[in-house]
Amino acid sequence: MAPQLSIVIVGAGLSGLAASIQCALSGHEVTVLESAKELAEVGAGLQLTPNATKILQKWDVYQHVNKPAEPRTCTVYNYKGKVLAHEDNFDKNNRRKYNAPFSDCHRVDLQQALAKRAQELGVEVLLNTRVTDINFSGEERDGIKEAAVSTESGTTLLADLVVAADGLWSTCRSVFLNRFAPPLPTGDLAYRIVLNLPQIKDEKLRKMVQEPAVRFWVGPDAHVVAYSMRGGEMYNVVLLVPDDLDEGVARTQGDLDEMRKLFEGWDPVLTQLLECVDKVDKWKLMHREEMKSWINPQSNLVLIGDACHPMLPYLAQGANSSIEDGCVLGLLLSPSVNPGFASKSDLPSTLQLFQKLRKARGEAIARETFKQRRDFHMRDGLEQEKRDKLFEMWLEKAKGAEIEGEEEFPSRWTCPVVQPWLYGYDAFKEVEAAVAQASKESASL
Ligand SMILES: Cc1cc2nc3c(=O)[nH]c(=O)nc-3n(C[C@H](O)[C@H](O)[C@H](O)COP(=O)(O)OP(=O)(O)OC[C@H]3O[C@@H](n4cnc5c(N)ncnc54)[C@H](O)[C@@H]3O)c2cc1C
Ligand SMILES: *[C@@H]1O[C@H](CO)[C@@H](O)[C@H](O)[C@H]1NC(C)=O
Ligand SMILES: *[C@@H]1O[C@H](CO)[C@@H](O)[C@H](O)[C@H]1NC(C)=O
Ligand SMILES: CC(=O)N[C@H]1CO[C@H](CO)[C@@H](O)[C@@H]1O
Repeated sequence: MAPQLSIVIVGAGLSGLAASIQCALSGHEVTVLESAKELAEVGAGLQLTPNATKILQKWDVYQHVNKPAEPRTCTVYNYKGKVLAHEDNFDKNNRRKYNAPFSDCHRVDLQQALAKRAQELGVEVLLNTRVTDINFSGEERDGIKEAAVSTESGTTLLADLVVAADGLWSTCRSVFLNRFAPPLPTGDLAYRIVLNLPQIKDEKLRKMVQEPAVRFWVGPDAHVVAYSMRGGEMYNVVLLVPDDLDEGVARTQGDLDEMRKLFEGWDPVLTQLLECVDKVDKWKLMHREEMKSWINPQSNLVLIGDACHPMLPYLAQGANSSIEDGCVLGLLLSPSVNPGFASKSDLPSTLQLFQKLRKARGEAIARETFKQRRDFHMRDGLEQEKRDKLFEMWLEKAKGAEIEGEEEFPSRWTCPVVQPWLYGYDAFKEVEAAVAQASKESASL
């Protein structure tokens, strides 16, 4: 008989819901605790890279996301509007190279599709339930220590395994480390904008917005990402600029004039877009120090997603790698996928295997997002000219076709070196290989 764990997942964000689905598919009893009263996060867009959508397709979730858009082109402009890099057939190239779409969607649409699938699989999702404390030193049963999860309303849930998927401000992380440490500023902040089509009056702009495409503008100390969502009914614009918020402020309503002023003199297409904005949120972008371990000494807590590897949102990897964390964890907890997980007492070694597969990768991606900032935010000058030359060279070489080669490309979005590493990750194959390796190692002991 396959061992059945009772798993409590803290947080119904993308990593928590992803983990809940794969853990349920592996036969475990799963409860998700979410502090929010409903799954309706502030409207904003999300870009999903191919292997995340691949996982979502396997779970029969992608098919139920409301109108995801596949961008047909990916273009990098300098801040004056000159094309630095351009890839046509971005949608087809992604599907061909990675066998899955690159997709832009509304966050809430994805979250709801995940939650629906989780519930179909028997996962219990409890909203309005905030976790306040965890006792990791419960009774020992079947070789594992039970954890007791306490909620704000005073209830206690017992679990063989607690999955901390509670995001950047993770309570579970604080309980585990036995101290509260706020996340650290990255020095950047994001203005997050969602435009509805009726807000855009100009015909040319409307056409642009309705056509699925990803656009970047890169300039001194700042860059902009823009793409359509919901089949062109909405346009998502994120402005990434130096952080000027007070230390204690993580998020606030932004001032429109101040925002427009930051982009004075940039590409008229962009400034015209900003004229249409009537409301904007300002988010401080934060990160965290790398942890020694994502697993507690009792082996009944594991951290995933933003709780352990938050990153700058410059590579569309936060959500994506969070989904992968959940997928890999759930797969390793399936005896048919991982024979090393044959009984409950194999939980500690299984968690170690999870950490081996994900920790270095998650942290490396986080570091890569900082390099992307350096390349995107260059001020006018020698370095910037060198960068643009490199872009130009590629543009010449590519002549509209996709780019191949060895040199590091200044935009990792079309970079031939980083892109396959980032987008080519196969969670299912990685697990298979790691499991095979682990059984080889144990056989040779
Ligand atoms: C401006 C911006 C733009 C971004 N754009 C992209 C993008 O285009 N593509 C991309 O891949 N990523 C993007 N990201 C990153 C992405 O949003 C995150 O990496 C991802 O959502 C992490 O998911 P998570 O499930 O780990 O955490 P979260 O999504 O933060 O989920 C945590 C959940 O836990 C709940 N919770 C917290 N504390 C408790 C508690 N004590 N008890 C119970 N529940 C609790 C919260 O309410 C929340 O629902 C962006 C981020 C920002 C800031
Ligand atoms: C998403 O992010 C992960 C990084 O963890 C990467 O491996 C993957 O290929 C990306 N795209 C996906 C999952 O499509
Ligand atoms: C945790 O639970 C154990 C077992 O029930 C108990 O002995 C211990 O006192 C608890 N610890 C705390 C800090 O409450
Ligand atoms: C999860 C998944 O199926 N991943 C795919 C990721 O990309 C590689 C390489 O392009 C494919 O072979 C995988 O199938």
